[in-house]
Amino acid sequence: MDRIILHCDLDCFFAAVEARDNPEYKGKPIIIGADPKRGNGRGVVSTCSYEARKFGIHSALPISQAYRLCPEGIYLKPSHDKYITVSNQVMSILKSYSDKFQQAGIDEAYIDITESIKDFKEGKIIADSIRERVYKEIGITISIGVAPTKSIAKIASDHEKPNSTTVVPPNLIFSFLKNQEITRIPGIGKKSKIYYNTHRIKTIGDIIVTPLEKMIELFGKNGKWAWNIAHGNDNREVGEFHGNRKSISKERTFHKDTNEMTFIIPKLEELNEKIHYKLSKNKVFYKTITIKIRFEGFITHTRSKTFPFHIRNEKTALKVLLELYQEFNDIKKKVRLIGVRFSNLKREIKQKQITLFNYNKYI
Ligand code: TTP
Ligand code: MG
Repeated sequence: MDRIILHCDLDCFFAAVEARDNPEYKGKPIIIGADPKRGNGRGVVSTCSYEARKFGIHSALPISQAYRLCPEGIYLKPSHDKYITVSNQVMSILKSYSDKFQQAGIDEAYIDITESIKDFKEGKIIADSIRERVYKEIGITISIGVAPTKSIAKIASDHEKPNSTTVVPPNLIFSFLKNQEITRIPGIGKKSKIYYNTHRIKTIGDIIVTPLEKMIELFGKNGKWAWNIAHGNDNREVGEFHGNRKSISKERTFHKDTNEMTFIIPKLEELNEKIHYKLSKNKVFYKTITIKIRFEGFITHTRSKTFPFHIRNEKTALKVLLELYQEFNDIKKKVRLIGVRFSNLKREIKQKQITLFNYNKYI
């Protein structure tokens, strides 16, 4: 059965909060970011109102350039604490619509409402009522995409910003995606765009008509991912690390059973690194580390270590994994499979927001 997923994203978030709190700025070009110092300021634009976007201003533009484009604009420094408070208020409204909820940034979240509604028509009704509620209770606008996958819902929420609902039911996926720029696909940024363009791939439609093998040949893993997104193949769940997710694990079977440490240790390092990348991206911490080893003859053993507190540290984890591995020294059999598991998970949402702000401070 098709899922019905909402992606909700606040419109020009920081600027919208400032316009709400200073009604005299409403309808004007508001630019949030570093001090422009009459065109000599350093630093960048965090975001700006839609009126300012008409001048060509956008997030990450050097503030000096923004000033040149629109000297009459209203330039404000960000009030991070205030934005966190507003973000939390919005998130608690969004959360109330489903247990399958995932905050994906300071001003965006996914909600899977498949279980509470009948069809995409009802999806639109819910999305519109969420938008109304956020505006009434918080005083700022939000745009929502309604679609069967996370990636399409995200593209849809951005489609007719600000203050709109865009619904993409399964039968309209291709017609919706085909004219979208390839950078709408998460994972295709400015740099990959240039590379894709040199192979005459500009729109998602161009990806749709390219065979998967060709995409892999030209763009590797990124090409495979993009091809799948373009075909509506994205079964990522809402709330990968929320709700019921208790652990994350990865394992590999060796092509040939081995007791070569030069094969086993790098594999362990690779699994550990991959999981830490995912954990770090999702701001997830763990208490328990487990190693799993299957020897020839399918005899499987596990060993675990639990810390008294939550951590997320790739080096420490590797040290623990190697120590746990030592416990199998007496078994003289060859290794068929090796796996690692991190459990007792906890997600730190605040951390994510602070990281975003720090990032803004330093770019
Ligand atoms: P976005 O949702 O990307 O942007 P936005 O809400 O301002 O505009 P849109 O209507 O297009 O969604 O980011 C949310 C907030 O995060 C934004 O208001 C400010 C902050 N931010 C930065 O500080 N620097 C950046 O480069 C970006 C992209 C966002
Ligand atoms: Mg936004």
